[in-house]
Amino acid sequence: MATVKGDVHDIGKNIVGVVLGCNNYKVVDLGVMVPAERIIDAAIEEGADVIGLSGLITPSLDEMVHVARELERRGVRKPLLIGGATTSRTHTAVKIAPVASFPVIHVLDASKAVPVVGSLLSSEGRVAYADAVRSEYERVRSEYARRSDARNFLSLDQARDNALSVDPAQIAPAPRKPGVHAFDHIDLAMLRNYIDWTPFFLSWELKGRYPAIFDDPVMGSQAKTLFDDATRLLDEIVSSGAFRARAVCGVFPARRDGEDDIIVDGSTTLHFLRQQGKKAQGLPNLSLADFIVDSSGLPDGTSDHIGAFAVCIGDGVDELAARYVRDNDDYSAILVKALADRLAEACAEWLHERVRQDIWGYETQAPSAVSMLLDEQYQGIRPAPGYPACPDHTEKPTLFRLLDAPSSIGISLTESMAMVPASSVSGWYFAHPQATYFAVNGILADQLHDYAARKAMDVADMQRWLAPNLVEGR
Ligand code: B12
Repeated sequence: MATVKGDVHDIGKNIVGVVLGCNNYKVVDLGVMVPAERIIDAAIEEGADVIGLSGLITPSLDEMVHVARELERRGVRKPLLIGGATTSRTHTAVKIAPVASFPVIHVLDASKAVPVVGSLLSSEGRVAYADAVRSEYERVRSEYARRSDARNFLSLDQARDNALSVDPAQIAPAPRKPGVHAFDHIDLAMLRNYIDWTPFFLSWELKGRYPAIFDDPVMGSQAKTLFDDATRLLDEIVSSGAFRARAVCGVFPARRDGEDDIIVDGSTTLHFLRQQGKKAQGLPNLSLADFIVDSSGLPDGTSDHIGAFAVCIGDGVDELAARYVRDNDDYSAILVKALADRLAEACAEWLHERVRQDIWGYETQAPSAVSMLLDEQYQGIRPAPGYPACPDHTEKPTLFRLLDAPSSIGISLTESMAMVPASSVSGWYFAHPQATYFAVNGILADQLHDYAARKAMDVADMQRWLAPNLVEGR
């Protein structure tokens, strides 16, 4: 098993490894950022019966297709399991399975891994199982082709005609503290108050909201044990200062340029994508650029603004996790990484509040209770490149340049635009009261070409980065 080249996350893969190990399978874990060649060499050397790939962000999907092709080319025709937050049955069926003559199977979560591997290796049932998956994926492909019908979409021009016009009178004021602000060794004891625990339980397939999950008749006691273990470990991390939390942010003058671009500080252009799916009467086809007004709508001398941020929990996470692995305590090693992720999200929540209250300073009421913050009950949004409203990961280098993130807080990008350290979040701040989260979803070839031209990127290259959003063949 391996997390593919360019991707850094391994919590899901590690959980699967532990679960398979507990079921008497020998798991050879190659770690993260593993190139296809190494995965295939190891599979041959170890005589693997099954190969597993994991990935968190969309660029990894393409890398998985590459691994499948390479397995085929080198004649290593063993069943291939596909897993990780960014993967799906549809992508596996539509993009990966067709390049392989061996079974390729999407595995939704750790609990499914054992029965799937069991079926693939059973001497009586394996042929029937592979055939059943093959015909199921055939159905998924037809369903996908039906959904991708261009009749469900507007042309880019039509979508732009249905853009949202926000009220220029309601733009946020200029920031109280302009410029870039970096924070180091952020107090972990303070940050833990901003942790949203609900996704933490989800990582362990315990689906329920915190703290009500403790009263659940089926999961309650397991959730409580997990929570007690996590808080004990977090106490240690906080008191020993084992993790280093860093953040950087800035609020810059910004104006809308054309339909879907934003010019920041007069010189940096940000590019956004627009929804092209047909909408119900009265609903706009959104682009994040809609939330910034162009200067023509504003009195002379004033401008709209956009914020940018990056946070990371680094220095100490991998070291502490490795210490637990050496002690054969995989459970605690996974907990360490899951806590680092929770703290990264908590840090993003804390920073956003600080920006609204102080640095930008447009929020005039006192800070809300943390539970209200986690329910996003405040004005403004913080979409992150890769999230559904701005699915293009290649905007991250621009974001990082604006913040000088590599030198100010030590975050770097892999060739797939994953951030290192792994527990990192970066994104934009939009403050307009009409700014909301949305999903761009499918885009047509007209937008692909327009977007590639705006970014001065090769269309084929852009096509690869936007592959998960492209409406097939159009
Ligand atoms: C928590 C979270 C984070 C955490 C860390 C995630 C992590 N440790 O994996 C933090 C806050 C750091 C984070 C950051 C980012 N995230 Co995030 N994040 C999530 C979230 C909410 C949950 C992911 C998670 O931890 N799930 C729990 C773990 C245990 O599940 P898992 O990894 O999927 O693994 C399970 C299965 O997939 C399977 N499995 C996994 N691997 C394998 C392998 C094999 C062989 C098998 C059989 C099975 C298997 O079994 C596992 C156990 O059940 C998802 C949304 C979602 N609901 O999935 C977005 C999501 C993964 N994030 C996303 C994005 C974009 C990002 C950022 C790029 C955003 C940004 N600009 O800051 C960064 C990237 C970080 C980086 N280093 O580059 C996108 C990725 C898709 C995309 N468009 O690229 C998602 C899907 C959100 C979305 N809808 O867009 N994120």
